[in-house]
Amino acid sequence: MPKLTSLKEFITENQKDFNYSTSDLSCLLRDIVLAAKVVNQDIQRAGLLDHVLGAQGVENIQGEAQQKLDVLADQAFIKSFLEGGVVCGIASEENEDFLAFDATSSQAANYVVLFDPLDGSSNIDVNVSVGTIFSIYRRISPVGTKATLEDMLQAGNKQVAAGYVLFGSSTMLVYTTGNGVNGFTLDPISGEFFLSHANMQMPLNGRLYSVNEGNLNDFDPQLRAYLAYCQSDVNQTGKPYSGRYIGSLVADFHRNLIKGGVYIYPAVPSAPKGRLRLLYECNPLAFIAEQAGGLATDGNQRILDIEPTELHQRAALYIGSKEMVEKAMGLV
Ligand code: AFP
Repeated sequence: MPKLTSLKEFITENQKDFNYSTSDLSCLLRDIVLAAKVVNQDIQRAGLLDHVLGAQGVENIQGEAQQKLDVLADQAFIKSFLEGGVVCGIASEENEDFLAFDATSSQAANYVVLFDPLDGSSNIDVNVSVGTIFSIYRRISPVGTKATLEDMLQAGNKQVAAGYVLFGSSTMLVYTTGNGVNGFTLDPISGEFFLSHANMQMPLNGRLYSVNEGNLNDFDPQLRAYLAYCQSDVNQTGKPYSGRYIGSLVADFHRNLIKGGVYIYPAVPSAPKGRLRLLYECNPLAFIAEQAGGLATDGNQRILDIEPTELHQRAALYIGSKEMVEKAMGLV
């Protein structure tokens, strides 16, 4: 068996490619990996632990029923970033406001992290893949002070790194620092992440479409026409595409990244600005999609160019294989 490259070795070997200090990147990824391992253990034993499975009994800021694991994952990541000392503040999908860390060491840090601790958490009770999505920015506020809202409200094109940890049939970390996308698989025996998917490229086209078709009657004519095209034999494959919708964006995205496909969540009357969160879901996945040769738009403009005005802003999302996104937007 050839020698595997660990995440740590990969970062060290590729340090010349990073647009910021390797030690900061190592520390940040170390913090993410640490928390991910805690969450992974909880997920693996979810059905056995009372404090893990099921609803928390309250709604989050999005008005959605919070799962116990949403809260556990949120706490695990916050603790890890707080103790790691390279992050001056965070914003999480689960919390109304952002958090500016008080410690002097944190205030001396250069980065903020925005994250969705557990995307697809309503799938946990039925043992379906879920994931953590994260987005890293250089702070705007002066080093040595507390993080500000301005640090959090940066356009996606300012991200210095983004990624996700997918808790699927295996646990994977996929990330980019703006120089391609690489995927690492957790070896449960050694507890280490190893490079398993080097330089990931999203196929230009595919034959999978992911959309909640229960909302079909609310879609605009252009999108309905695109879906009819997907379901017809006049598309480029000569036969209907396959519909694949897990209901965990991170898992749907990961599959389409590898196999080629498009994921669409448009604005609908029940979610007039779209359902997905710009800062915690759309921006990080858009960065990864573009880095892998794919495309991400809100149906009109590039996701990464949207200037956010609020922490929990929603957006419509068309993301995936470049030619499929263009076709869905009516560009070709
Ligand atoms: P949860 O994290 O609350 O399960 O939401 C998941 C999600 O944001 C995204 O991962 C899914 O693709 C999308 O919602 C599913 O939404 P619908 O149930 O409206 O299709």
